[in-house]
Amino acid sequence: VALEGIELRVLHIPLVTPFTTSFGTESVREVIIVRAVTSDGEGWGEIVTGAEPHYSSEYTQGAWDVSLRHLIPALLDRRTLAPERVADVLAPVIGHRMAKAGLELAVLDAALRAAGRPLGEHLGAVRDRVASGVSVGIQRDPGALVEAVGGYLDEGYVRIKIKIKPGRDIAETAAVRDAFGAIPLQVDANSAYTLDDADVLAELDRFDLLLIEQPLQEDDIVDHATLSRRLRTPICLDESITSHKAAADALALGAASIINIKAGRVGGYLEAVRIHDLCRDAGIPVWCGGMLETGIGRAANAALAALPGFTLPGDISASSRFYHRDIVTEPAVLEDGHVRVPTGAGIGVEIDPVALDDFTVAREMLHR
Ligand code: OSB
Ligand code: MG
Repeated sequence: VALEGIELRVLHIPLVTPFTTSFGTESVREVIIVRAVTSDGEGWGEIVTGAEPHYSSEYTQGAWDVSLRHLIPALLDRRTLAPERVADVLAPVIGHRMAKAGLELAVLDAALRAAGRPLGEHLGAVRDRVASGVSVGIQRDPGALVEAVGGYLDEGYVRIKIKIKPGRDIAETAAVRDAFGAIPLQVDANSAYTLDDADVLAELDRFDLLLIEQPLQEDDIVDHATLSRRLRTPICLDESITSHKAAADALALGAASIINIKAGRVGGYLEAVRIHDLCRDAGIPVWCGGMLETGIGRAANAALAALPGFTLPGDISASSRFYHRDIVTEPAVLEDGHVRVPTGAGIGVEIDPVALDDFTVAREMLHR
């Protein structure tokens, strides 16, 4: 595409209910939306950083600064730019993968819209809808958790993931198992434990979980391998998988038997496909994680999750799981436990300009 400019906006979107993980509680989603303006039209992307650097080292103001100061100028320096080249052009900047992913998606969307080609088709999708799981935050007590999970099961979600942290793990998992029997159930610790907690984590084995997600810290690859030999429950990595290389290393060391793929965390949808391919060749199941995406990232995630190696339900819930109002005109809905893969060109959803403006708290545009 011939890039003419890139606009960033910070949005504040209220959540339908506060979302609590081992690293904190959010009641408003702060997110950065990217608009790429080209000679052939626009493209949209989403930078999935949160307001604070608690899930990863990236956060809104850091992504905003590096994008405006380094990444966007590097992109605008090129007269024309193929989406496949974005990662190379941005490679001199170390890290900042979420910022890079959001920028790449906007360029990719612009190119695909101009070509009339859907993102799913471009990435290699083989399904027209994807199984929808839901991520349930830490609640006041196990009773409140059972109530929340019951509501999501009634809506039709086909897999439940509950957030855990030390002291809020065994009793909550037991309560959900007791209340709902053999539902597909998994837990996510968001790095809240250490190897010293191996005995507690081994207690989870009796609940026949699909997996335990990221029990230890981002760089604890060897410790995850050690832990995996102590547990019957499969270990799935999220935070640790920052790239194709990180995934290959984790698999080589036996640190994970399942991988959660998030395009933002790994630097883009194209890198996400490469990790999918690696895992598929290695016989490692993958699933598509989420970062409370708006309709932009949610549409792109559905396209990614439609690839053949995504054999476990992802955190791709309906927009209404998090938001009363989205910034796209046709937000993702739950149909028989599934979310449809958009078929329109690019990410396949249209932006609602009024909603976008209503949620915008900052904006900046750089031109060529
Ligand atoms: O660890 O998967 C995670 C949300 C924000 C940051 C990290 C995580 C999550 C979720 C929610 O679990 C996933 C979703 O978008 O549904
Ligand atoms: Mg996770």
